[in-house]
Amino acid sequence: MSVKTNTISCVDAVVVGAGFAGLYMLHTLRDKLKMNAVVFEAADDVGGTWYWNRYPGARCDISSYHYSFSFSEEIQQEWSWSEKYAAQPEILAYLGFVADKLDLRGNINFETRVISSSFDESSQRWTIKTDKGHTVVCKYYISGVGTLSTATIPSYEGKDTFKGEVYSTSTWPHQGVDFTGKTVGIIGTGASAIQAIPLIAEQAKHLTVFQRTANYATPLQNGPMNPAEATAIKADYSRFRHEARAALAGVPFPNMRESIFKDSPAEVQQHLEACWKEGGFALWLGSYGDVLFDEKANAIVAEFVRNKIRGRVKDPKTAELLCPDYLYGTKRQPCETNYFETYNRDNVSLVDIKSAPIRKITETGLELSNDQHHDFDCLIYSTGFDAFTGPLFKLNLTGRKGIRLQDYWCEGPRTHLGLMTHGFPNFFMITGPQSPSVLFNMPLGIEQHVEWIADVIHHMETNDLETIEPEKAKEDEWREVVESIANSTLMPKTNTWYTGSNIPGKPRSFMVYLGGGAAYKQVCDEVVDSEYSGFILDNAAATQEVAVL
Ligand code: N01
Repeated sequence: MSVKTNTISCVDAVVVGAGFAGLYMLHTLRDKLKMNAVVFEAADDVGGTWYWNRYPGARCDISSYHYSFSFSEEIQQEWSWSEKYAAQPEILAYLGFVADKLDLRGNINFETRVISSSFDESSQRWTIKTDKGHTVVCKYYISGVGTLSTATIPSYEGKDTFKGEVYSTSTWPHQGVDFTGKTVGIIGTGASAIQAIPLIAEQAKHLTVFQRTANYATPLQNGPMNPAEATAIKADYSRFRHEARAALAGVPFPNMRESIFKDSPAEVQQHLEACWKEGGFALWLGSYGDVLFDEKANAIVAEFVRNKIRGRVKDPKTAELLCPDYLYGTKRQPCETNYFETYNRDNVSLVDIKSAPIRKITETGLELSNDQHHDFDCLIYSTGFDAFTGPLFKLNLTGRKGIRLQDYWCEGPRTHLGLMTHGFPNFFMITGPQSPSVLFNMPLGIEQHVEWIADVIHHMETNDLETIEPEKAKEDEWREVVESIANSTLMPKTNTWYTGSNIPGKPRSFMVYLGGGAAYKQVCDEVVDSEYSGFILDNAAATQEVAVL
């Protein structure tokens, strides 16, 4: 159902977001649990991250067939991917196809942003308000807002004075941008910019890239989907998915070797070369088991990538500037197509803003701390996201005793399993902080979360329960689990959005469970089998009718 504005509606469940997470959650609530559910979505269509991130070159970097839903055999069989790694328009079309196939659009309120979410202890219900004047009261409240949906743009002095065109990779215009004949500046060299830069360079009169940190980008090795391979996957989807779920990051890398030190130097080079040719995340997650654990192993792969960069970029000074010096793979490894060759073009220049940071944005471009001026017609920000917590805080959640989520999480996220937080009963986070989320196959991780939430709701309804929330002590235990696994790796040694350190003032904590999807699922399943050990389940009837806050 869709709900009316300026009146109070009561439903079983409200879901926020109509990306992978929101779509499957809605289908599960409505069609499997037979519940009354509504979705609020800020965009005018489904797609989530794939609706907004339309910059040139945007595509997935695990293979298309892995990057898709597994819950419906019909959908799996009907949809075919045209490329090994699908581009944004094709993924968006896929999510539109899923929404149509399951007839989901009628339950989604588009162009509607949630502005507040409050739990009322006396009625034990959530009240959700939107910018369109909806007030909806519900028992279950589920976030499908994603982890990377709140973009951040640095607050440079003079930011609003620039007179040219301003773009952000995370909210790219639907009609595209024609840079022909224009000079362009882009700030940021993360995964988004690394996909966009080669294509913008092909069009622009001149492109200036402002780089603070060079990245270990490796080739995606994209190409048309091999029809025989697609047929084989479709013929044996259950094995394909089973192997994916069993793999640490939700994508199998069968050629992974245990330790770089068990091979001779020549064998190491040969194996790294094979991973390089395989493409995608093969070098990062599928080369040697000790690369993300042992600094000496890591240094070998880091130097391998730097040598590749030196071999591809003609100007030695530019090549050195493009060579990263942090621990390989401790930032999310970007995948690229012709990224490094782009710097061999006459119309592209690279500017180091680590040694001379941006001092201010001006009417015509920007000024660096060394007094250098750079002028351009168009300025693109590709400066990342307030990951994990940013999108949740935008829901303005208030739990028991009027506590705001921002305040409860003032020292970093507190969750059990990354799914729920104490004091915010019946509120669920799909791919929340401290779950495997961004370091697991996203569609499969989302399915596991949605199905776990559905199990909880089914348990609640069949046992006449009113609320569920984790015990506070369990959150401390879970944080310890997440942090100790992370600390056994090299990952927390680098400042990244995994730790929140890309946002000034954000408390630092490792926000991804790195134990792998299978181990994580086992922990979640044990909770269900134990009838929700570690959670407080309450069957106390409401002391009062719904009071709209
Ligand atoms: O963002 P980022 P992104 N002054 O945070 C720079 C996913 N993704 O949008 O590294 C100057 O990686 C910052 O510099 P530094 C993927 O998970 C997936 O590119 O902080 N520069 C960096 O260069 C990815 O990891 C796909 O020194 C500033 C850049 O901006 C995640 O999204 C494709 C700055 C931000 O890079 C985020 O990627 C694309 C400042 N004040 C993205 N602030 C797929 O293929 C920031 N920067 C599925």
